[in-house]
Order: sequence, then C-alpha cells, then structure tokens
Amino acid sequence: MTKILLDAARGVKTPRPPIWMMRQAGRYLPEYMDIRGKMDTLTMFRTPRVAEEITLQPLRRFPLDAAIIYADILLIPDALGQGLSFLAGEGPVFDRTVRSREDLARLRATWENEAPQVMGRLAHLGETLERVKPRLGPEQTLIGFAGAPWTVACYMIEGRGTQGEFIEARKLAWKDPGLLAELLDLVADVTISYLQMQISAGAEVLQLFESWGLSLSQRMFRDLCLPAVQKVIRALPPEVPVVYFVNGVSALLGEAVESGAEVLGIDWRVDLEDAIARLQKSGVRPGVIGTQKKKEGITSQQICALQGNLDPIALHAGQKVVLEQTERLLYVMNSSPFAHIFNLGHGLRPTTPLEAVGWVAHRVAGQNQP
Ligand code: 1CP
Repeated sequence: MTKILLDAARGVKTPRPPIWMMRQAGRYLPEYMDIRGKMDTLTMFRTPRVAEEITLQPLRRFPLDAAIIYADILLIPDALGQGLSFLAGEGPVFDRTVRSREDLARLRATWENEAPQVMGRLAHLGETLERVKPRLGPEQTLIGFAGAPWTVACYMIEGRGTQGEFIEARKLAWKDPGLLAELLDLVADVTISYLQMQISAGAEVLQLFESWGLSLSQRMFRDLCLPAVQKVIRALPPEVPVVYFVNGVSALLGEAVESGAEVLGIDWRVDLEDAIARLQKSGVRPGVIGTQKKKEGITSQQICALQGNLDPIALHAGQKVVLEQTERLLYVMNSSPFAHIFNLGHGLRPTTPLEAVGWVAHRVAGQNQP
C-alpha cells in the first residue's frame, strides 16, 4: 500500500492530491473540547496517551491522508526554560523574554550545558509519535512539525502572541540584527535535534510553520530568517520531505524556494495558479526526491510539491461555496506540472463548522459522504 501523501511530498504526481488540514486536531472538534474541559493545555501536550487520542480524533471523522502530531511550536522555548503557560482568553504567555545579550547567553548556556535535559523535556512527543504510528492506516502518513526559527523567536522575544504585530521582535531586527541572528541560529540548533527526534520516533514528513513570515520585509527575511531555516532543512536526512509553510509567501516566494524545502506551503492570499506561474517563470522545476536535493545544496531550483491553499474562512460560507472552491483548486492541481497536497491556506479556526471539513475531505478523497 503506498502512502499517497508521502509520494506527493516526494514529487510524485498522484492520481488525486492527498489531503490533510493545518490545525486539524483542535478546538473545532467537540471531542477535543471535552478533553480540554478536563485538563489544562500543557498537560494535554505532555501526556502521550492524551496527545495520541487528540491526534487521531480528526482521522476518525474525516478521510484524511495524514495525521499531524498534537504538539505546539512553543514547546521548544518552554523546554529551554522560558516558562510557558496558556492563560484562558489570552493564549500563550512566557515568564521570561529574550531581548538582550544576557538573555541570549542564558539560553545558550542552557543548550550547551544541558541539551540532554532540554531534549528530555520534549521526550513526550517522541512517545506520542510512537503511539500514533501503529494506529494509522497503511496508506496514512505521520507528520511531525516545528515552528520555523523566526516564528518561534517572535514569541520568545515578545513573551506572548501579538496577533502578528511582534513589534519587539521587529525592533530587535533593526536595533541588533547580530543578536537576532544568533538567537535564530540557536533556535535552529534546538529545532534540528527536536525534528531528528521526531524522525526517529516515526515522523515521515516534517512541516516548518513560518506563521509570522508576513511580519518581516523581504530583505530582512532573506538576511536574517532564511539562513536559520536553511540550516535546519540541510541538517535533516534527504529522504524525509520538509514542507515550509510561509504565511505571507506571496511576497517571499523566491526566498521560500531557496529554503531548500521539498514542499512549499502556500497561504490563502495567493491564487494557486498564480503561484505556479510565478515559480515556472523564475525557472523553478518540478523535482522528485531522490535527486538528493538537500545534499546538492539549496541552490537547486526544484520544488517537489506545493501544499494549500483553501481559505479557512471560506469553510464558513456554506456548502455551495465550499464545494466550488474545492473543485477550483482540484482543477488547478490537476493541470499543474507540480505534485500537490490539498490543504488549507492557514489553520482551521475553532469556529469552523464540522460539516464543511467533511465536504472538502470527502470530495478530495473521492468518497461519498456517509
Ligand atoms: O485548546 C487550546 O486552547 C489550545 C489551542 C492550541 C492547539 C490546538 C494551541 C495553543 N496549540 C495547538 C496545537 C497545535 N499548534 C498544532 C497541532 C494540531 C494540528 O495542527 O492539528 C500545531 C501544528 C500548532 C502550531 C502552532 N502553534 C502555530 C503555527 C500554526 C499557525 O496556526 O500559524 C502557532 C503560531 C502556534 C502558537 C499557538 N499555540 C497555541 C495558540 C493559541 C497559538 C497562537 C498564539 C497566537 O495567537 O499568536
């Protein structure tokens, strides 16, 4: 039995695009909210039995081709000692921020002297992956993930989510780009160990979330953010495809290609056909993994697949709109030279109607709805 999502991520044109949805495990599911009513969020992440259950919940309802492990991009800074909590109504908050040379030196010392302890604090994730893997169907793929260094650093610098503003992080990029570059490099190092651990525990595809790509200029993205992403991707084994999802990719398409990722995640702001045309125009060719792209280095102008990009808000607009938009994307993917993974153009919202997720998943998977 072949894994259709793994095939597509490696650049094979599949009979239909595989489908999963960013944030498919989470708050739009009543069975998730049942668990959440009984324990705090960090405990949910850290308890493999619970994280396994939440990872599998969307697969029981919808014909999805992959499971994404229930974890969070903020577990790395927490493991480095920044003290994460999730406050009701406020989202994630850290006890400490990273804004000075002293703050950075403290973090670096933690990683240099206590890396095994840091990784030990993340070991629950490996256990969750090991529990989930045998529960998947033979055709389903297991996706691991991390935040991309800049996106994780935004939270470390601010100490909280800021709905995309991240003024302190951007100030630091102007005031002390050297300090920011060192912080990103350190986050890259921890992320490499974290993703290697996920591969050892069974992850078959990895996604890097650059949720706050929108909050840097193109030049800063290229100078500061990209080297850390390239470092992560180059350190990973070539047979494990990496999806680099950049929210705001329209302004950063060339940079995203240079990341070296096999798969580009396209956000909902771009017309997929336009992204394809722009890639082709700039000489980017469809590649197939096995061409040893990572080993050859990141100058290779090849992309194995594109992932995306249905607007998650469209899922609130009723069956007619949802199915029309799904058809439109399937048509574009079908006539594209690249392999495609069907996904949303950003994560599912807690307000998403369950039936809309079902309409999309059944249509793409070619199954009738029960
Ligand atoms: O129940 C709750 O209140 C917790 C909500 C929640 C969930 C379900 C958080 C807190 N994290 C997660 C899981 C999660 N986070 C997953 C796995 C589930 C899945 O995708 O199916 C993933 C991949 C993430 C990744 C993540 N966390 C991102 C990148 C994706 C994106 O949406 O851009 C980001 C930015 C975060 C930070 C974070 N964690 C949680 C929240 C509420 C936030 C956003 C904070 C903010 O407003 O900036």
